[in-house]
Amino acid sequence: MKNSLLTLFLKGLKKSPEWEKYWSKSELKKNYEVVVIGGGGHGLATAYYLAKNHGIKDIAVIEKGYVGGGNSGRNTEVVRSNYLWDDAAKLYEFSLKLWQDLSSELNLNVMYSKKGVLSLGHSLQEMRDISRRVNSNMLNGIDSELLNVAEVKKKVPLINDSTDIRYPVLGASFQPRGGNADHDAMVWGFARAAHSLGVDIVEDCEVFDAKVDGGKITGINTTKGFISANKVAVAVAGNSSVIAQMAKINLPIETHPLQAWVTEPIKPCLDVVIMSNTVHAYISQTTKGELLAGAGIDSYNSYAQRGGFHVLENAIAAIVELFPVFSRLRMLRQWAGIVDVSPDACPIIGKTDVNGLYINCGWGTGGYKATPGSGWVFAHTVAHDNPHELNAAFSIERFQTGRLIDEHGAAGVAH
Ligand code: FAD
Ligand code: PYC
Repeated sequence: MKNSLLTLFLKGLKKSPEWEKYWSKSELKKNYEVVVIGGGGHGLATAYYLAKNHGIKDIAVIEKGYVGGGNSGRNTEVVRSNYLWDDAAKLYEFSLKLWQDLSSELNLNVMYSKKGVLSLGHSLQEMRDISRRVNSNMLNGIDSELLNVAEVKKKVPLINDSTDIRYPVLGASFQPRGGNADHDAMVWGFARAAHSLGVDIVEDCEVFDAKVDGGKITGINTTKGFISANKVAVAVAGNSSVIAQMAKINLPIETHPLQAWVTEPIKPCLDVVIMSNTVHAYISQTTKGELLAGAGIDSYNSYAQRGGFHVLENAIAAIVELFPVFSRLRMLRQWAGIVDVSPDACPIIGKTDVNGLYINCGWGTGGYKATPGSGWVFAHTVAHDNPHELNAAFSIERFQTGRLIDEHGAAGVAH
């Protein structure tokens, strides 16, 4: 056939101009005002807000692999703000509000879908904890509802509401503004927006040492040479303790693999995110139709970006018990990231004992939803050498004073 669809398509491709690059390759300078280590969402958002909110433009983001190649591109895209304690609820809520306008802020559709997030309860005590969290959310002006099992079934007709299963569903919390947002779009959007404000984005460049003189950081050693900097901001998720050790700082962090997977795509059948702390599994449906699911952390410590089969097997067994009809689906892909878990399941965002060195870590299994808010408050902290009011409570000192913010219940599903 002379003009088959394929020929027309190929002709069209040839004619179309080069796709515009989101950011160009930056030449590494020898000196910067601020170096951000980590080209994930948190590092890029920090660089963006440093430039936009604080007028600091002499910035490099140093990434050992490719932008978004860490947890930012590996997570399951759940966004929500239904945390128990005021400090955490305010920080995550601030972030959820930024998600709301992020597409226009970055001029890129981050596909924030308010499909709602359900957290299931399977025991009387879990329902009490859920109810307490719903009440606390409402006191903080955060949308949150308590549902009984019939109301859950109405929202999720495919769910198994039998009382005769290992973990029967007794009810759930529901956050209507929770949902999903596209992680690649968010990362690329922040990278492009930061670069357009003058930020250098340097990929394939690994930091392997830090230089500290008289209690002040003066620069970092990288595979592309030494870079001196007045301030260094660290946002490297699963590698936080490795970088902190370079400045002789011990973090109260444990590092674990966290895995997720998708099935083959099917017709739309699930229009909310379902999470269950008790069975350590959660599931949602992507816009492509795949079922996107995940497990709790692999309980051993590891820096390997891969998960154990036994964890995957348990989580799938739990999901199939909740949704027997999904047992016939085939899995397409499985992957893992490395997460940095703190003792109270809350992040550490603040100054360190080394002058000019700032750390943003400990988001564990739940930092994706916080990316814009985290970047905003971390940028403030770096620019002013003092925390923003929203991250003041998240300093590393809380592990000495005992003023912990225990969010294991809200972070639960994957912790
Ligand atoms: P990253 O995106 O990991 O970025 C850190 C970057 O630092 C990496 O790109 C890495 O290459 C770079 N780096 C490390 N060491 C060096 C070095 N020496 N030199 C230079 N660069 C270095 N959170 C949610 O809120 N909702 C979810 O649904 C959710 N699901 C998840 C599912 C999975 C499977 C995983 C793994 C995580 C999930 N999370 C979720 C957690 C969330 O992904 C993370 O908390 C968040 O993405 C962390 O972002 P980041 O920018 O700090 O880290
Ligand atoms: O923090 O909401 C979350 C989450 C869901 C899956 C992994 N983390």
